[in-house]
Amino acid sequence: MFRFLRKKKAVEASEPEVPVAPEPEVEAASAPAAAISEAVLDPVPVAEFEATTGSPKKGDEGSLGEGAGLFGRLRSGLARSRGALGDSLGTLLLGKKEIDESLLDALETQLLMADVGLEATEAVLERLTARVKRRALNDEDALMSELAEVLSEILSERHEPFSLGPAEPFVILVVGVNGVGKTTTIGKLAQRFKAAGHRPLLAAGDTFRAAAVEQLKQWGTRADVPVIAQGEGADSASVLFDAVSAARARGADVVLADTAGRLHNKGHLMEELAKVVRVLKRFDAAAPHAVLLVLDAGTGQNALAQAKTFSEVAPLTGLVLTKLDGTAKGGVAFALAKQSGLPIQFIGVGEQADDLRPFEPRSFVAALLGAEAP
Ligand SMILES: Nc1nc2c(ncn2[C@@H]2O[C@H](COP(=O)(O)OP(=O)(O)OP(=O)(O)O)[C@@H](O)[C@H]2O)c(=O)[nH]1
Ligand SMILES: [Mg+2]
Repeated sequence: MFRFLRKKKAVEASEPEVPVAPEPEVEAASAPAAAISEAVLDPVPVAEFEATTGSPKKGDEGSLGEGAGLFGRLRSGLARSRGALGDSLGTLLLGKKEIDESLLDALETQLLMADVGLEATEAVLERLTARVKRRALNDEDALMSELAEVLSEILSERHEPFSLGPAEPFVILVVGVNGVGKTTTIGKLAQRFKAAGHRPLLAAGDTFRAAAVEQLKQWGTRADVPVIAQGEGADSASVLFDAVSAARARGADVVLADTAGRLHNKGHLMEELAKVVRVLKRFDAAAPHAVLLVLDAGTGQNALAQAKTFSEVAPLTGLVLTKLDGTAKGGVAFALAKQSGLPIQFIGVGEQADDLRPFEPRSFVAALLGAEAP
C-alpha cells in the first residue's frame, strides 16, 4: 500500500536541494588519430574514484534496493515530472469520494498531458475504475493509493531487471539517437559493474567523432577500466571485434560498447548498426548479449518511435531512460512500458554515477506521486 506525503508538504519544501556534480569537461581529442589507432588504452588508476552509495554487490547489478538517501535523490530527480503528473493527480482526487465520469475525463486529460500515452492511459482508467468498484473505496487517500497501485502494475508487467548473464565476455551494445546519453550511461555502468566486482572493458565504437573517443577515455580513467579504440573514421564493427578479442585476452568479463548517435529515420546509419550486430555474432552467436536502447525522457512520445525503429535493426533487450531530472515528461515511462514491448532497465535522474539506477516500478511511482519510499 502506498502512503502519501501530502500532509508533509512543508517538510518536503524545506528539504535541501541535492547538489549535482558537474560532468567532466570533454575536450576534443588533441592526439592525432594515428596515436589513438590500435591503442589499447591502459587504465589509469584514479585515486579519487568514489565508491558510490548506490554500489551494488556482485550479482545484483539490476536490482538495487532504494535506501532512504537514494530514494530522496530519486524523488528530487523526478521533481518536474511529479509537478506534471503526481501533483496534478493529487489535486484532481482531492476531496473526492468516488470515481465519476467527470473525474475520469479529468484524469484522462491529465495523464495524456503528462506523456503517459493513449494505451497506458486507457489501461489506468479501466483498472482504476474496476479496483475502486470492487473495493468500494470512499476517500481520497484510498483513491490515490489505488491509482499508485495501478500505475505500478502497468510498469511492472514488462519489468525485468538488468542482469549480467553467464557469457564471458558479456557484450552490451549501447545504441540510440544523438545526444541521448549513451556514452555517459556506459561510463556510469562501468563504475557500477566495477564496484560490483566485475572487470569491464569499454569499446569506443563511436568512430565518427574524435571527441567521442576522448569522452569514453575519460570515463575509462574515472572508473579505472581499459578502453579499446581505433582512429577517427575507423570501422565501428572492427573496433568492437578488437574489443571482444582484447576482453578475452585480458580476462575482462563485460564489454560495454559505445556506438555513434544515429537518427532512427536515416536508413544507411541504421544499416551500419545492423552490420555491427552481424560482426559481433561471428565471435559468439549469442552476442551482443544485451542491446540497450538509450532514450532521452525529454523526447516524450517520440521515444516510442525510436524504440520501434531501433528494434527493427538490432535485437534490443532493454531500455535506459535518461535525463528524467531535466524534464516534466517522465510519464513516458508508462507509454514505453505499455507499448514498446521492452523492459526499462535503468533510469538516469542526474549526472552523478549513482544517478543512473536500476529501474524499480514501485520506487518510481512512489517518487513520482510524492509517496513514501515503498
Ligand atoms: N541531467 C542529466 N544529464 C544527462 C543524463 N544522461 C546524460 N546526460 C548528459 O547528456 C549529455 C549527452 O550525453 P552523452 O553521453 O554524450 O550522449 P550520447 O548519446 O553519447 O551522445 P552522442 O554520442 O553525441 O550521440 C551530456 O552532457 C551528459 O552529461 C541524465 O540522466 N541527466
Ligand atoms: Mg556518445
